[in-house]
Amino acid sequence: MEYPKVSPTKRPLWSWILLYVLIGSLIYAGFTYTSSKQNPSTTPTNTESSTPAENINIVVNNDGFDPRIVEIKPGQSITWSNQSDATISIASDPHPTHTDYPPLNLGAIKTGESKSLAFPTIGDFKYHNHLSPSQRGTVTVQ
Ligand SMILES: [Cu+2]
Repeated sequence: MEYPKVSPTKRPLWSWILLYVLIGSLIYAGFTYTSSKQNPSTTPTNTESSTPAENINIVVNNDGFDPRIVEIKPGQSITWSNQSDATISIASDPHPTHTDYPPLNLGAIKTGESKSLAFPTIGDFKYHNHLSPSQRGTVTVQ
């Protein structure tokens, strides 16, 4: 009985090495692929869902509301800070009846003071400074 052509030690040696290298590189490629695929997809979704600020600030200066138009999501609230020289009075449109959205009738805010209001429902809410009705603003909840 003779099996001389294929030596049992030499042939498996290089083929095993080749096999190990192939398997090793496949596993390595698989790890880097899955880890690079998972990391970017998990991080942005987490930050995106937690980024919306709960409170938006509107500054009232001598020229009016800044910003004049704001867009928020339902449940967010707005704080008006009076940094003008005079007392202001925030009121819902239309002037002077203020009937469109009565919760917006916040009343007087003295210089240096502020008032906040939460907007739970979707819609366009227009308001003005009742003591200087040319100063107008809009809150869009969407
Ligand atoms: Cu008014």
